[in-house]
Amino acid sequence: MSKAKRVCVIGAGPSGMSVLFHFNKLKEQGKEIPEIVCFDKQSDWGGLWKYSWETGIDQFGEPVHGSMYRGLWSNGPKEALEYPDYTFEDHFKKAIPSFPPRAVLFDYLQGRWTKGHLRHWIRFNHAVRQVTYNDDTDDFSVVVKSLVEDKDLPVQKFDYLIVATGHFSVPHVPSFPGIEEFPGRVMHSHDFRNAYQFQGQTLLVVGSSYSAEDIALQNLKYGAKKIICSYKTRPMGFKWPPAITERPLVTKIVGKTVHFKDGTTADVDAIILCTGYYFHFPFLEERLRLKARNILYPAGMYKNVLWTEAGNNKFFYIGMQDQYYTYTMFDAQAKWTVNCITGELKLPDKEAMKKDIEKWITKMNELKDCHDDINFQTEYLVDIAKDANYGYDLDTAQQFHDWEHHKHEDILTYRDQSHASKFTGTQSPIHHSTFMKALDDSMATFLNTKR
Ligand code: FAD
Ligand code: NA0
Repeated sequence: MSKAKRVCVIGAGPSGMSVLFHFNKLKEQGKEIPEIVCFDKQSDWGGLWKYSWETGIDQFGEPVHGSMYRGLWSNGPKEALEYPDYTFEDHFKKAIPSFPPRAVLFDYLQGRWTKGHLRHWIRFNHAVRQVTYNDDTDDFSVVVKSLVEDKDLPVQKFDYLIVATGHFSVPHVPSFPGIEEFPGRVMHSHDFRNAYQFQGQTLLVVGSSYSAEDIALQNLKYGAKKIICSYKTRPMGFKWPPAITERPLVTKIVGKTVHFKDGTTADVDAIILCTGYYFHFPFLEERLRLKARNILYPAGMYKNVLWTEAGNNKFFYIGMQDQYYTYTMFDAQAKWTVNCITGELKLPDKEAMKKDIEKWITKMNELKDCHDDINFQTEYLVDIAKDANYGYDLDTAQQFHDWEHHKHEDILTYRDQSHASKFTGTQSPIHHSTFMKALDDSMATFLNTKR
């Protein structure tokens, strides 16, 4: 392929970094690769894993990307997100427990990234403002703002565009009658950073997915008195401890009193809306824009990666689906994309791609529960990894099924369980403190493990 080809990657989180990783790997093998430029509006790599205490608008007037909170621990077993070519044992030089805190996972990610020569490709503090596809020249025009200089750079041209900007940063914020008169704190989970501030309080958590589940647990762990979770469609249904209860949706709020659909009421001190996120790509021209909800297979994406609606086969999204698998799925998607760009992977015709997308969407629409979802995403991952000639079997479905069973047995202790690594065979050690008791979750304390 011609050296003159230029690839733009937007986002240096786990998805974008996997793209850089695989291009770098080809380079190390002596293969010719295109010119690569990665833009990230944050000051360092890591995406959501680069913890930010900030909320709202940052020093450059940009919306803060971070949605992670201080006390976050992996919600899935690390054995289900482990890179086969860089295991946790490779990184930490010993086996560690299955559910690491945020900082430990970030350290692991950075270990793989610093093994390659990747950083020089990234322009930090650069926000992509506008991307348009030029039909006449079959390339993309990209407008980027240098945040530090506070100026738009001259338009840059690229042959391929990869969007890896994540989809858990722009909060979906429903309203409820009377909420504007509520005297306490109201926030979205995007702005939740630590639970200490809610010690001794009664909280209303709206939502019934991962954020609601984990933010309820966080608050219990750090000393909230009572947490009421309010669901729209169905309750989470875990065997909650007495301090956490579930009720149907809020109908109105009068002063401190919340009214629920079942006619009950409760007085609360604060409200946390765990109501999900919008897919938001304001920097993309309309025909390039993925419009989706947080589902396992959004429409218009061949192999859940190539955006087919623009018809140019040069525009890709990484990591844009609901996620059981994370790092390994982004990695397989990245390798697939890299192979597509280098020409190693040949795309079928438009009709065949359309049929393939329809096949996955039909299957998705028949899924009945979380175990079906896990099997679906496993099948998808195995499929794209095979297509990408990934070289490892990434199927960790059993880990996820076990994890779901543990959660339903006891939501307070599932993170105290041990899983085995598919790639090293090692059964993880049990952590020295249980999750609910481990208030110091610094890396140093966490790694001081005993068998
Ligand atoms: P992100 O990590 O979101 O990174 C996207 C990057 O794009 C950011 O660096 C951002 O600055 C950049 N960007 C965005 N817009 C622009 C722009 N216009 N110009 C330039 N740069 C831009 N996954 C797990 O595996 N385990 C967990 O325990 C876990 N916990 C989570 C907890 C929370 C609260 C959330 C919200 C998600 C969690 N996830 C977890 C899932 C998470 O989505 C993935 O782990 C991962 O961060 C996704 O990587 P990404 O690179 O696709 O997106
Ligand atoms: P998330 O939970 O932030 O996880 C994102 C939720 O919002 C659904 O329960 C939905 O209910 C509810 N909702 C939407 N509109 C509502 C309304 N008007 N009233 C009441 N409820 C409403 O978001 P989603 O999209 O899963 O759920 C939206 C990601 O963050 C997860 O994929 C996960 O990977 C990650 N995460 C991880 C962790 C940890 O690792 C913690 C938090 C989040 P309904 O009834 O419409 O389904 C520890």
